Amino acid sequence: MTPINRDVPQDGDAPEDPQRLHNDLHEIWGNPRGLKALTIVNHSTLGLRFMVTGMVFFLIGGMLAMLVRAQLALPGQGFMTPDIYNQVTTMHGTVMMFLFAIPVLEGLAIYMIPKMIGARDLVCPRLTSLGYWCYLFGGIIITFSLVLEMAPESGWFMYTPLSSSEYSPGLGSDFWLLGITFVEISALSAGVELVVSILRTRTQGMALHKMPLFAWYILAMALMIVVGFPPLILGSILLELERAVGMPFFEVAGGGDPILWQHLFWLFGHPEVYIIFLPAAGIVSTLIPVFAGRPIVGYGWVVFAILVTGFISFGLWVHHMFTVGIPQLAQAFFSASSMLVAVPTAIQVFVWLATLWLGKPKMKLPMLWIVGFLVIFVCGGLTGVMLALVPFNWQVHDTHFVVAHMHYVLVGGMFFPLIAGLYYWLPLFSGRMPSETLGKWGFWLTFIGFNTTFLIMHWTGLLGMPRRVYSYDTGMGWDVFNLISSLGGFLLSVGIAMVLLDIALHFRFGKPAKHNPWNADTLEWANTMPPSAYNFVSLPNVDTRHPLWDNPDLPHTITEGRHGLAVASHGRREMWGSDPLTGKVREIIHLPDNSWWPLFAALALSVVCLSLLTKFYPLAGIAVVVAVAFLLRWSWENGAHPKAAPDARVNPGDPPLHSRTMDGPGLWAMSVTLLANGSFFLSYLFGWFYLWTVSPEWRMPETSPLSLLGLIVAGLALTAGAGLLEKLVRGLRQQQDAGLAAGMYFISALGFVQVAVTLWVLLGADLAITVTTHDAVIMVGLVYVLLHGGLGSILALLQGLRVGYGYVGAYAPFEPVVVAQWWRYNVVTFWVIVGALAVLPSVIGG
Ligand code: HEM
Ligand SMILES: [Cu+2]
Repeated sequence: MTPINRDVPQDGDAPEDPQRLHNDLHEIWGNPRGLKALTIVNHSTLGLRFMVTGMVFFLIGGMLAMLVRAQLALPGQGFMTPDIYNQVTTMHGTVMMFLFAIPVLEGLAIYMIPKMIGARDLVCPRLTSLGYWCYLFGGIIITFSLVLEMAPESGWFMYTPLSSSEYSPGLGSDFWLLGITFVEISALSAGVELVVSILRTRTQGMALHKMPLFAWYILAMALMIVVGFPPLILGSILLELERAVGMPFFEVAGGGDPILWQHLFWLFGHPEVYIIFLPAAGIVSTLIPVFAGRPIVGYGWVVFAILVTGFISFGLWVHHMFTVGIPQLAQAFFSASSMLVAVPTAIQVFVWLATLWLGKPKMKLPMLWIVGFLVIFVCGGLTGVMLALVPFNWQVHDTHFVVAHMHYVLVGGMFFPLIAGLYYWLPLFSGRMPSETLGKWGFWLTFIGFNTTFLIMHWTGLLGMPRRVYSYDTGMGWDVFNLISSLGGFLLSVGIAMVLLDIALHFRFGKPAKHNPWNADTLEWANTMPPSAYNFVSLPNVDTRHPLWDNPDLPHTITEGRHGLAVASHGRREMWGSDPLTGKVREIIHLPDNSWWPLFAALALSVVCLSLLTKFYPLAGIAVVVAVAFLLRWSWENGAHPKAAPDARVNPGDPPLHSRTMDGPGLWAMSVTLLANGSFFLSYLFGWFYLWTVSPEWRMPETSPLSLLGLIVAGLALTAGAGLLEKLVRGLRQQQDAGLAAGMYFISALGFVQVAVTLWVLLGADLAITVTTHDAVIMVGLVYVLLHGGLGSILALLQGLRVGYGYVGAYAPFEPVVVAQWWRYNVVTFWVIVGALAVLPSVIGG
């Protein structure tokens, strides 16, 4: 008998008619068909869309790789011109990293996480949809450049000055910079909502230390996305400004420094490697215990390793830059930290081996891929430690040795676990089993093909063959090796094609799977196969790490509606919001339903992207306004305010609706967004101080061009507004909302004063933004505070209106708290900007 949770009141231990409950829930959650399918926000549908789209980009990236291997198969080949070759390699790396690896893993997380933690959807469903559309449109824009023969050609990390308008005239780099920034909206959306969902929507009783390991891995990945992507976004904006407007951030003559780009890129780029590896390792840590038939050895150690990996990986970006002339001490530090990161990885490898050793492993198809992963990834890790040694690094830098290392880590560490995971979860997606024979052929061809292609590149690299060079002369001793490597590449393609064929065919011809076919322990297998749109009819109380092993009856009692929230009577999408640590239920969350707004907003944003690309600035301006209008319109109807849920009946003792609380998921989403924003801001400050102290031609004027008085007036207006907002929030906490609307309008007015005065300071400063880097950087900082102040004012204004409409008040206080968080952030960043850009230079002097 399942323990029915007594903490949270039930509407009855079991509904009289479970089938009716199913139908009602389906009515509320089900996906529309036809054109309306574009409005779907459900995480299962969108997760699958992410994965399928990602696999299509994988095929494109794979075809580009085959073109490269065809060109390098023999010496002196001219089948691609150097120009086209550069485009093809750049696009191979770009597509694989940005359009395949990250989105596919995100898609898997988007699909899996709610099912694993016992939730009905992710906490910001419309954000999932926005993320998907930005990914799709951005990806199409980027790959379309290939068709136009205008693809980026300065390598997937876009080093300046190669990528500057002087050395890369055409539109190639612009496609990359604008397209990738657009796609990153999707990564950030997924990052924010995965963090909040994992922390705040686990089912009742699932304390943090009872959470499946996969959720820990995704939590770390999502946090790393949130902190790691903003430096790249900043760098891309700066480089695009340099190319389009001529603001000299990286150009030495004006006072810039190309090395700043490398820092910003690798501040993102190294964590990126772990952003890809962690979820893949999460798949491994999920599958190994299931196939070994025992719990993982050392859950705590794995969690520790995940957190340490996430932390250290932000401290080693410089190991990509050992050859640029970094001070010796810094080299030693980054070399040591690079070797250190092998420790948490080794912990995980030992945990996996120990779990296999102590269990009775069953060599099913998914396990084959896990073993392939272990072999390849450990080799890649070893060459990684070799590369962390500075003298060795100097020797093989920019040779095919690095290409080999990279693919051992990326293909071994990401692609193999991904396929293992796909095979493992296929029955859940489709209710059918894949074919073992075809699958085994696919595995062995891929494994042998992979090693033939890449093992050999270690040799060509040591023999001095440079990477990214379109051709080579005969007689360098590289000929035979390259031929073998290319043949291996084609073997690899056949293997991968077989795997994809197997997966595609199984949807039609696969044998029906029995429920929970691998005898897994985690909650996603308590779903029907394939799962319903709402995942769980009732939300169980889970206080064990292995719910299905400890209670094999759980799938039935869930379906019979014997657990929490087995009601459909409100007619809205409901699930638990719970305590981040203990998993105790804190509120009932009302999720928004399907909507056109995310699609419309993404379309407007792609118009922004395309018009910037074609330098059609008036259109870009209009599109920005339209996009913001769509987003605000979307935010207007969002939220479970009393008018949208007038009949939300809460029985005495039930947890409150989230709109009636002061720290609901909205506040958490805002806080995580601000974490990303803060990372962007810190990257900017890093840039400012870096250029100031290191850049060779940096020129600082005697006195700051900014009016300190003006800035202080603006800052005081902002601070007063934020202070007043705090006071209103304190009132709401005591259920007082007298003067709320008027207060909001006044706060908004103060915000506009800040914007107006800052603008006046900016215009009065007479900055020569295309001449000196100093002025260009100042301009960016002031525009940053202007945009933030402007948005803060608009949000306060809307709050005033919403109070008038009866959406916000003492009975529904959750929105002002979210806006207050934004204002707090603005106050801090504003004064830091004043200090760093205006006060400090006068005190220290240029
Ligand atoms: C599927 C089989 C693959 C093959 C045959 C292949 C082949 C290659 C080759 C030959 C290069 C070197 C180009 C040059 O230096 O001129 C290269 C570069 C690269 N590959 Fe792959 N690749 C494959 C899969 C992947 C995957 C799955 C990823 C990432 C998840 C990836 C990421 C990269 C990156 C980032 C580069 C850029 C290296 C650079 O900038 O020099 N590749 N690939
Ligand atoms: Cu790195």
